[in-house]
Amino acid sequence: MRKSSLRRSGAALAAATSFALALTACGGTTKSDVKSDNASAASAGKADPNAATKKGLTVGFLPKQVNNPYFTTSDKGGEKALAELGSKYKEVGPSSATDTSGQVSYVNTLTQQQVNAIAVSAQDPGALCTALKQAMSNGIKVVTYDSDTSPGCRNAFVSQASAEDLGRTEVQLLAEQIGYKGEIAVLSAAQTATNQNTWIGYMKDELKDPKYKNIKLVKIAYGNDDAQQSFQQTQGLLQEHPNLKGIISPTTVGIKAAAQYLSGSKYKGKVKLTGLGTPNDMRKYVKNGTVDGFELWDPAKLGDLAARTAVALVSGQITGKEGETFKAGDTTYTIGKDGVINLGKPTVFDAKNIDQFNF
Ligand code: RAM
Repeated sequence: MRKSSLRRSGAALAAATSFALALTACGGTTKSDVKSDNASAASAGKADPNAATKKGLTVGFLPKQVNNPYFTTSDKGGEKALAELGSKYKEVGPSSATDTSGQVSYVNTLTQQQVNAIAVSAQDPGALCTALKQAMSNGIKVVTYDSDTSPGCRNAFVSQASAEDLGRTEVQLLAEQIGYKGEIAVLSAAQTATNQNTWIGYMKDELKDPKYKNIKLVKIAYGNDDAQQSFQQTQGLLQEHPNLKGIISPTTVGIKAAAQYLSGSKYKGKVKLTGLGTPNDMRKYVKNGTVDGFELWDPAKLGDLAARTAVALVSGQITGKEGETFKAGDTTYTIGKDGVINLGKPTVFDAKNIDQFNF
């Protein structure tokens, strides 16, 4: 008994030591590496747009949540792109969208495994920063995709679309659906999610326009990207606010659960629902009159661009500085302010076009 527990603690110590060694293997954090979280962490040196694309790299994808079909699709896009580029893909991640300490552990594991790059969708803007900075100081390139960290904690952010456009257009869609009048609510994902919080910020700003003077945002609820919690939060919103006219759910998990609740209730077709959903999840709710229209980008294309950005960073074709350009597939992307790369414009789906999309 004693012997085995001693052996176990010996093994734990050895593991901890080799982990610490791995973390400092490529040089510890120097003062100049430590930038404020607000300034983008573009890599040092100059980009060489003509540098050869490196092969045989390993890029670790770390989504907010592994059992979310949205991330299954996005990360498959990353896997496919990496195979095309002659590099390797791996995916690790928590099963809950509110497990920030789980995400931190996965960053540390990927650092220990000395992957060449990490592509991460952050559950929280700050929680991963220490771990990601440690990864970067070990020479690992860090790309956030879908949900950013503070800019100083990654080299570049691959954004699904302009965050401002997404926030404003969701309000515009709902306002039209409810005739510019009535109480509305937001059903979000995790309370700390960078992407949802940024979009909600733009929604609130959009609502300041006098044309929305008869619309009142009464509540922001959080379903934590969990189907059951999102369903219950929808039910709660309608109980608390019997005059509710519309809900915006900027999460694929939330909008699906809200649609499911509404379609089986007396509110079907009366309380409007829009936000960000996948056509495959939402098709039946559009067809049965629960939902008029909603939007999204192609998640597989987001994963594809995250993978290609990671490889371009490792290859030295870009460093993450504003104004740098690189080719991803057939498209040339330009890095914007704070190291942000925009995938493109989202698509609005409704009864007329939804059958043309399969994701
Ligand atoms: C959920 C996640 C993800 C978000 C989409 C719209 O799957 O919260 O981060 O981008 O919805």
